[in-house]
Amino acid sequence: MVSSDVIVALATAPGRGALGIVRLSGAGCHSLAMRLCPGLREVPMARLLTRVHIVDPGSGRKLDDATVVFFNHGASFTGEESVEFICHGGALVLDGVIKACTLAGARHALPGEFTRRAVASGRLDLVQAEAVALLADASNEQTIDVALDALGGAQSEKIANLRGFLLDILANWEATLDFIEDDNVVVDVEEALALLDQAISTMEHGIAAAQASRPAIEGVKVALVGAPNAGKSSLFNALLEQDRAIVRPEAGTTRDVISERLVLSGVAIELLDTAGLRSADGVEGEGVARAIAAAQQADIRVWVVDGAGLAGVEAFGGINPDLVVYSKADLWDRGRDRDGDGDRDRGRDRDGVVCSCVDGTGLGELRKRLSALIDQVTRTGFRTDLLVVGQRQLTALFAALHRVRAAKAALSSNMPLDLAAIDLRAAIDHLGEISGSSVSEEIMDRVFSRFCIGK
Ligand SMILES: Nc1nc2c(ncn2[C@@H]2O[C@H](COP(=O)(O)OP(=O)(O)OP(=O)(O)O)[C@@H](O)[C@H]2O)c(=O)[nH]1
Ligand SMILES: [Mg+2]
Repeated sequence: MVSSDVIVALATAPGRGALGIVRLSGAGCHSLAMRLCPGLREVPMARLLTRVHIVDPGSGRKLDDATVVFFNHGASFTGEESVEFICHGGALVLDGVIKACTLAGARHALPGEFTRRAVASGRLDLVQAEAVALLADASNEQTIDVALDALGGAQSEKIANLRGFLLDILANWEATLDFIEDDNVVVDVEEALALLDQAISTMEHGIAAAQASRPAIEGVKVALVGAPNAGKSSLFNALLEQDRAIVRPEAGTTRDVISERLVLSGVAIELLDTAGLRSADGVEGEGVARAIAAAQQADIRVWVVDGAGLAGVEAFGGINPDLVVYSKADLWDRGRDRDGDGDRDRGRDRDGVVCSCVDGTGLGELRKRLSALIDQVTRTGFRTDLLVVGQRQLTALFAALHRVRAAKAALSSNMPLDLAAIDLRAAIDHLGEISGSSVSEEIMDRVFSRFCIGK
């Protein structure tokens, strides 16, 4: 990607607002902005708020009475020459200013392109760039704490320390390799193994902390699972308050895992509807396999039982439910079997929630119970001393750990030292992927495609 052209984007949320910021970055954007501000005789002092009349450079029509800030190369968010117009927040006004910028030679920025340029110019590393996105998506205070910590460089420093630690070990090995002709190891194996163990322990702690904190940071996954026809899709729709999943009287209706975002007591969660669990083959069998996988990956599993027929009470697929819901309460014969023998009113016996999607019974109670479980999941596991955040960083850390373990195995089984060194070098590269010092353009594309435009 050419990073010298001037890019422009709205940096604030689109729509009506008190103020809207139009951001420009790239060499030459100062003179480009000057063409929109004929009232300015020279580029104002950097970082100083200056009042201007923004004018269409083509027609000369006045677009807004606004303020502007110029940033010099090396002293802006992107590290490039930048300009920020702080305009009145009308959608049409902002649209006009952006159009005028493109008319003067800027092009529309791609998602995350400002942050990507900040990485390219060394203002931020990839961990800090991802923290910018994390901050924008944060749905709770814990995530804000983590993101601000990472943005400040705390996490990058830990990764750099770990990488430096492994580099020191490797440098020692390579010095040894340079001096020996034969493959007989001359390094102190005991000492080398102890150092590798130290690195392995740091990585394992990092992985455990990232996994335990994931629900709080990325949102809790709640899967609705159970026997076919239990009423899972009906419950899914009822919780979402929209007719999202297909509901049919026939068993085996849902096949794919359906996912929707839902806000429960102010916390954003991902709710999953799954195929009914039973022995099946073909398309339905594939659906069942996906349902089991979704249940295993979920943070909370809600087991839905057809409370009217009490079919599907038994767990299937080794799933351990966190909450049981007895559905179709409106169909129960509540007058019968209240003697505690666990038949008709079994839901109450087993600490489950009794629900009906037809008359709304128990839905409030279900929301309350889910909120309590979500609170538990996000709070108990949450750790602030994070080494990595997010799936991309976690995958790279896993890969690094795998290679350090391989290096250790090679060393302890008396394999030639240069074989262990290959693994150690690969581990160092994987750690480099985390901060972006050794990362492919493809990974960069993937990271920044998730950003919004103007970020
Ligand atoms: N009376 C009543 N009927 C319900 C309730 N919930 C679901 N049903 C009915 O039960 C049948 C199955 O409902 P679904 O929500 O499709 O069940 P499911 O568990 O998603 O089924 P599969 O996708 O096949 O596994 C449909 O005919 C629904 O209308 C309820 O609370 N009360
Ligand atoms: Mg269904």
